[in-house]
Amino acid sequence: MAEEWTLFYWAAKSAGRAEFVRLLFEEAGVKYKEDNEDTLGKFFQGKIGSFQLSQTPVICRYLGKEFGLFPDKFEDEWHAEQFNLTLHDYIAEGRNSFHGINLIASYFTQEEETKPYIERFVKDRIPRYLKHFEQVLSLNNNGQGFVFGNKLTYVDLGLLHVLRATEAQFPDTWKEADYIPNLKAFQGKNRD
Ligand SMILES: N[C@@H](CCC(=O)N[C@@H](CS)C(=O)NCC(=O)O)C(=O)O
Repeated sequence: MAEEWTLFYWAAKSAGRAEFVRLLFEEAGVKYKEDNEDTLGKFFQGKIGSFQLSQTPVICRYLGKEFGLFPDKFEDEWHAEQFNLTLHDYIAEGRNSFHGINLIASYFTQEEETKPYIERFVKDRIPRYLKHFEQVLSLNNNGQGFVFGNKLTYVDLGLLHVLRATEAQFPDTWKEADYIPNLKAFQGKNRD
């Protein structure tokens, strides 16, 4: 029997960073299992046989290439990687704003104190990142297609996840954002 991937993540029910990787497995139709117990001391990891990999953006690039969800052109390959890292910077900043006082303590131990960090993220950082994502998407096929080239790649799935996370976490901000028409259409059309 072919070896199966294992995705290690601290939370089974939360989208979080694991969702980037789940979407790749789902899109490629590749079976995987999740291990949400054995994560002590591991940030995040994917494993097949004795091959293990951590760092979510690296896992995404690796699986994208492995599953053919990868740009065809050399320049697109590197622009996609640039975009991949920006998506993950955005997620990291968002996550850190909910842990403004203590990065590794639960949000619920710092709910009050972390409010200014979240407010700053909403006011300054979300628009800055979303405008950038809109600009990059709009450079290809007038923003009507994929982020790079003419096929779905790992960064389209990454973008989809961060947009869904933004809408879920900050519904009012998402609704009021009238400066990202192409992103909204992109997210809508990929809803299922
Ligand atoms: N750059 C890493 C960041 C991993 C990370 O920060 N994970 C979060 C949970 S999603 C965490 O709590 N890490 C533990 C820590 O920072 O001590 C990645 O993208 O995989």
